[in-house]
Amino acid sequence: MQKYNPGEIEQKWQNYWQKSNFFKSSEDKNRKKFYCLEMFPYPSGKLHMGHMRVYSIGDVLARFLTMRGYNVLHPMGWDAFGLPAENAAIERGVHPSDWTSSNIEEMKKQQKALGLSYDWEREVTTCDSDYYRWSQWLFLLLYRQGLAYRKKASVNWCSDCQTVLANEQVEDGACWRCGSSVTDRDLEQWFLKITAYADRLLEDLNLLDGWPERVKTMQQNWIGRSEGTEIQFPIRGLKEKISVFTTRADTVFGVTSMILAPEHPLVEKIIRGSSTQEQVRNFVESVKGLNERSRTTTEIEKEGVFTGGWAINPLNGSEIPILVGNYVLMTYGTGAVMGVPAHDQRDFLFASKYDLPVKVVVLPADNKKLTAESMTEAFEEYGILVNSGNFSGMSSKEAIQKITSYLKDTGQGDSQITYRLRDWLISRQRYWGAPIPIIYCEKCGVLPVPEEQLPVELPYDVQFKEGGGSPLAEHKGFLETSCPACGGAARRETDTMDTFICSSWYFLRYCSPDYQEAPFAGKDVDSWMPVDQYIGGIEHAILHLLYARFFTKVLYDAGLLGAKEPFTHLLAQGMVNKDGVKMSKSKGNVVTPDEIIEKYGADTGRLFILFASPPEKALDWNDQGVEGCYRFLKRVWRLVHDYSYLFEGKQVESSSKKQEPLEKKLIFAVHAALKKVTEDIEKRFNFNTAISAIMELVNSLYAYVNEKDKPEPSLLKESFKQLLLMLAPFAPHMTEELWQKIGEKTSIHLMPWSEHDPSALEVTEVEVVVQVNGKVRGRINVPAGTMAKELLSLARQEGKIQKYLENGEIRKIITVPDKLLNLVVS
Ligand code: ANZ
Ligand code: ZN
Repeated sequence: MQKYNPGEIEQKWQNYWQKSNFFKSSEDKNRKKFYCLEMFPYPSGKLHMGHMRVYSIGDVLARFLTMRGYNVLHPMGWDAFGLPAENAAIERGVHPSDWTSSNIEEMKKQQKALGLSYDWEREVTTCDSDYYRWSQWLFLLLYRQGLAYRKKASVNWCSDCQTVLANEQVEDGACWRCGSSVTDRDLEQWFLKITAYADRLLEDLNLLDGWPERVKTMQQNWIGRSEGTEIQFPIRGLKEKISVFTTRADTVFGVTSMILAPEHPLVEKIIRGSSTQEQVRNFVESVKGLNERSRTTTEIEKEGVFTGGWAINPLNGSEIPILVGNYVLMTYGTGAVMGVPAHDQRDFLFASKYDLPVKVVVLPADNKKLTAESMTEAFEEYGILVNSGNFSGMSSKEAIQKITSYLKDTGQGDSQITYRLRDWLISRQRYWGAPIPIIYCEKCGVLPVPEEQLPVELPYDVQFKEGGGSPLAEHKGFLETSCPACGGAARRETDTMDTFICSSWYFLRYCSPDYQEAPFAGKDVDSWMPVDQYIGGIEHAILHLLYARFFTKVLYDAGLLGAKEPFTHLLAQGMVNKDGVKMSKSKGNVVTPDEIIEKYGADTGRLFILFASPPEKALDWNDQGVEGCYRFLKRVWRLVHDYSYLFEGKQVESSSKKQEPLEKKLIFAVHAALKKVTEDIEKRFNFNTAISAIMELVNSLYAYVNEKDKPEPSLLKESFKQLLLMLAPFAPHMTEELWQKIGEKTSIHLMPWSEHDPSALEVTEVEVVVQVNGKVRGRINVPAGTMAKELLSLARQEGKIQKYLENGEIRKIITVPDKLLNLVVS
């Protein structure tokens, strides 16, 4: 027998698939389309087990659905811009472009070695000018729609490195490179107006039945829609008013301070001429230096300072001190809050520190006594209003409504909706990204690069600087250009786009990878979109998915795309652990796809990864488990090789003669497996239990050939076929090889999946007579086709028969299937 040699077989079939362009996909009106997509990787160097896991999941699905008759689109590409390439350039002197291409080459080789069924003709690479040209085109589309704008914004600034840092480069408020503390600094930056889509991004989550609830909740929280009231508080001696956003208008009679964000534009006006000026300015400066994120953490001590100004409560006319506080953010609501110490814990802590009065205006519904003096923390729940003028006695809910209408009627406020979502800051002071296609002219101002001048190409010959900062700003050939309006000397924008822009539309480019007129052709996206199944890591559950949804909606509104949502089903695959902790270099517990392929072959690796755990759960890597899968594949190999001589070279026809019990039993096993495997994959993505069912079928096949003197060739061949077909998506190389071995000519990957036959699963019961030493000792009811071993164990459980077997040894077992069990005992 030929030994199972995965290295050889896998290479052979991979070459064949490659040469014949086997997985090329094209439009086909006769079959339903299925767009199966795994998140494209960042080309960091080598594939890790996390990659191998997503790709294995996607590949099994793509292959399975192809067999189920779908016209499957299954592409792959590279999210190729980003910081690590630039760091490699600074640290090792390799050009980001060269570093990236060589990584792509390596990782693609690994993907091919896994036998993944990608249509490589559709490959996209975001750092190719042929791709980023269209990222720039899309930026210009957003710009024309008024969805891209420029404004001063605070960025993370490291003063030692003299550079802007991305959020990911700020670790605990310090620069990842030099460790010095990061401050906020104002720079002109480009933004995309994603907030204009906040409501639709929220509402359309309802269309996404195929998404995990937890991912939808994460998106919902990120958008953070909050319904409340905006209230205007007049300021003593000034004509301006302080506008606050509150979700608790019912507490307005309990306001004992107004607290402004340090950056609030009214601060300067209020302190003008007051003796507190100096103190307030110092405070403002000290808070401004802090990172916004650290200001919102709960641990930070709430601090503030009195401005010397007073506001007037529009409901009862009482005068309240205006303070500046570090816990109020300029970027949320209106940048000002009404302080209600009795009913807001942050205000309570703030008030305790600065001796501001606490005024109870909401009592618990069970009317427990609640006094300012006895309070140790704020009472934040809804209740019944007290000390609130005409509104006393109302429930919080009613009061919120009534107070809001009163404010509206008197022109002092209105209901208001606020979002946590901010506009998307896309400017990066970096080289390795798509240049923002904007030109600045001293005479004409800010101008978009004319479409026909795209792409704005990244120059190759740049100098990377140790301290960071974009080398584009120093590259004359890039920087200097002419104004598209007046033709005079002008300057290019030197910032590049956030790489998340490139990954917000790549799934559209796969539909028309070579199209030269636009990012994609309408007819192609309309025939392939939306993505039917998207698979990727939970770490992208917020930003990437939100941005991709945003782009999709913008393109839908522009009439360029018929889909409102990009991904109908989403699967967030679990982590790959070893010994209970995440596989990582720092833990020293990494197993690489390369070593697994080398030792066992890709088929075993794929099978193990899908067998070890359901795709959404964490997977614990386990060497015995891999060995087990390897043994299983060898067992299948041996079975087919040992028994295919029965039908090799012969024309076998399925026998029409009455099926014997052993055959019936095998047919049952085949169809039971078929049913289970189909349902497990299709309905539940339970690849692990599907594989168990295939393993059971292999046991049944072994049982059949062992018990049957002369196995039925046609049945055996048919069973082998079904076994191989079911295993084909998981172990595509070995099954292709064995498919040929059993005499099939067409590739197994072109074969349709079989439907199970329900009638084969009907179990009929038969009565088997049990004789001991020739005498009838009892009868047992068993499923038809029950074999000798099982018959015996069932007979042993039967009280009447038991006693005849207790003291003797069974010498011989004679059976007439489905009729008689005769035991010779002595
Ligand atoms: C008065 C009040 C009384 C509040 C009370 C709460 C309880 P969500 O639900 O997250 O939207 N707030 C408003 N703008 C803020 C800002 N820029 N920085 C910090 N805090 C701000 O939260 C809304 C509540 O957060 C608002 O309602 C306001 O405090 C605070 F018993 O107003 B509340
Ligand atoms: Zn000009």
